Amino acid sequence: MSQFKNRSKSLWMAGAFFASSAALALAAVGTVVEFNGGSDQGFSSSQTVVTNVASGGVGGAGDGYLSIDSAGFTVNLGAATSDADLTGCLSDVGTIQFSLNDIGADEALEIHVGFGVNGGGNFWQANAGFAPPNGSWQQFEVDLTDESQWTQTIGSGSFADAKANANRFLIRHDNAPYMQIPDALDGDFGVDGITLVGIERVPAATGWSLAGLALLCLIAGAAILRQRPVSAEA
Ligand SMILES: [Ca+2]
Ligand SMILES: [Ca+2]
Ligand SMILES: [Ca+2]
Repeated sequence: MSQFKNRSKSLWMAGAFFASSAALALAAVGTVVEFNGGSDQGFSSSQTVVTNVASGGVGGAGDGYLSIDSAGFTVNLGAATSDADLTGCLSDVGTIQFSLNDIGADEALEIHVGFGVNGGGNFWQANAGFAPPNGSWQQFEVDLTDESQWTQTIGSGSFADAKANANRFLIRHDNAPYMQIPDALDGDFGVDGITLVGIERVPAATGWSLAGLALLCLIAGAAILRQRPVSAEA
């Protein structure tokens, strides 16, 4: 009897450890990336000048935003980050909201977001492309629950795998068709208020819901490790 109790206790502890460890991998749902305090939130690119601008964001004077600028060259106009606020297991993310501003000169922008596994070869770009107003902010959003609204630009893994193991978040200009290398453009745009919004059907942080989502992350994670590494173009 005592052996059964000890075994049951061990299994329970193992399960609790598994659930809590896996839950740490869940993305920071609800966090709003505001680009305040000088932070560029890890965004960078080899082709554009990516800077934090201290004022003129969605909140106006004193509110920071991220500027992505081709600096007069026709290049891949975008930037990417591996920051923990925007990556990790995105299985509990329903939509990604963000605000855009066609700062500086007015260009024919078509801004897309992307996410996935950099180094695992499974990257996706939203089919929806947005044309922000020149000199003012507008909020847009993309739906992570509908695979049909996304195009796989790198690799061959599943959409669910990419969501469960995202280590790269990308925002860039591109025109259809969508593939790894985007259409180049000379221009600049601002980004602010990037928010990962949770799936509505998931109750707020109950132990079982987190454990279930974390299990999805881990199952998909085991598969993604077998894929070959490639780089996402920004
Ligand atoms: Ca801001
Ligand atoms: Ca294209
Ligand atoms: Ca511009």
